Amino acid sequence: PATPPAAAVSFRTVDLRGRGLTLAGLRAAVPRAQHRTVADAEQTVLDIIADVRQRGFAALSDLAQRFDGVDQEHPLVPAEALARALDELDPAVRRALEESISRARRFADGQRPRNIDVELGDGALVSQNWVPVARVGLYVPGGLAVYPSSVIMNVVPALAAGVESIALASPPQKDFGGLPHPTILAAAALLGIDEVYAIGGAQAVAAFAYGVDATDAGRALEPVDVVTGPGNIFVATAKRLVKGVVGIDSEAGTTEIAILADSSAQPALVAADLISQAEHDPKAASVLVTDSEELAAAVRRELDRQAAATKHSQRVYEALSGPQSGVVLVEDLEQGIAACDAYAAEHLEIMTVDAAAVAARIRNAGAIFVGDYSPVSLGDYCAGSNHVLPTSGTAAFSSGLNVTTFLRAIQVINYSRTALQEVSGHIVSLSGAEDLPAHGEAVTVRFEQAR
Ligand code: HSO
Ligand code: ZN
Repeated sequence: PATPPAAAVSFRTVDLRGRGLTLAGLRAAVPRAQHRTVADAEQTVLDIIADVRQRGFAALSDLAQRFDGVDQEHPLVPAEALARALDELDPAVRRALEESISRARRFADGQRPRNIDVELGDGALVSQNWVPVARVGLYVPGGLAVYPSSVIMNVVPALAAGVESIALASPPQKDFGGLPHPTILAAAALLGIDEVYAIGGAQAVAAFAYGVDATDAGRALEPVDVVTGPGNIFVATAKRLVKGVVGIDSEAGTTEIAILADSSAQPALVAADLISQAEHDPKAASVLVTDSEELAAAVRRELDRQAAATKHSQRVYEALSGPQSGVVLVEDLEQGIAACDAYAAEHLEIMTVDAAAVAARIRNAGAIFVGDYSPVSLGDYCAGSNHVLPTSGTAAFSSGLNVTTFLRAIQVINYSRTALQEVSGHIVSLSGAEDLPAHGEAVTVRFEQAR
């Protein structure tokens, strides 16, 4: 482990007390990471997408050489490699993945929305049917971040939605014979996914979006309808560029935790949870919102103590000391809730008196963790909930990954002759008002003909 710096964590304070802030003021005041710019990556990614579209597997092979340092004829991972990875998986990790899958499955099954039929008049039937997309491509990052848990979080809701074809891509690893990380392969195998590619970054997103034709090197990679999964700036840029050709999940940014706590909270737990997400990345955001100066002081002492002792303390120090992290001091619970809504955290923990009632009043959050025994780590691995959640304030308008990410609501209209006749006058009126008379004629023609 890296030697921690002698200095204490410099966890900044934002004091909102007595400032009577508007929503715009609150949004500007809460700690926030600098938005990464996609402009720098855009040209590189456009070139990669064009190359993959033009040269297919030959381009993928060149890119694997260039970015991952591996020689590759065809990126499809052989079935034996998947089976071997599962065989060699640590039994305790296997049991943990199985429990995680089982809980995620039960929750995802419960999320499936019901189809509806509404009769709007005699013989005037309108229905809404939820229909899964045919095929999805899931990207799993490699390198520093090896998250078999993310394989579960992406695959399980797609399976629960009824998606018939699921492909997975993860960067080829030099240390593992040019295949993705074995734990990723094992998680895929455990979920019954047999179409796994050793393709990294933007090229994986391009291959999923446009497909790759079969060549002498091997079988085709068929295009998908939806691409999901986190990734670095190149992956995020690629997803943004192919959006519209395919659907994408939200652009998942660096992880965030906010904790709304009052004087009843336990400082050691608050600090441990702030540190748990800071461990992901030096740019991770850990924010404490409280009306208690005593709690804030006690949490600072705990952060110093615990950050020095943890394995990735260098990363944790950096994340906690960055401008994206700190304590937000509020007047009372009301202002605390307003600050949390303005921040719209990816993960929001509530550690207050009557935490469930406070949680019910929160409007903006990717996921809410209620009370002392629901830490974010639980949600990361084993709660049953999903850990792919909206970041950087996007929780104000978007949701975490769930079954509906992979479904479309198709509306079905089925009117009888009399039901149409009943509204035909209205259609003619509106078509006249919009100067689109052929719209009205398409209705009246049905009643002019002899029957
Ligand atoms: N907290 C991360 C997910 C994760 N944590 C994966 C551990 N492994 C973003 O929600
Ligand atoms: Zn995490």
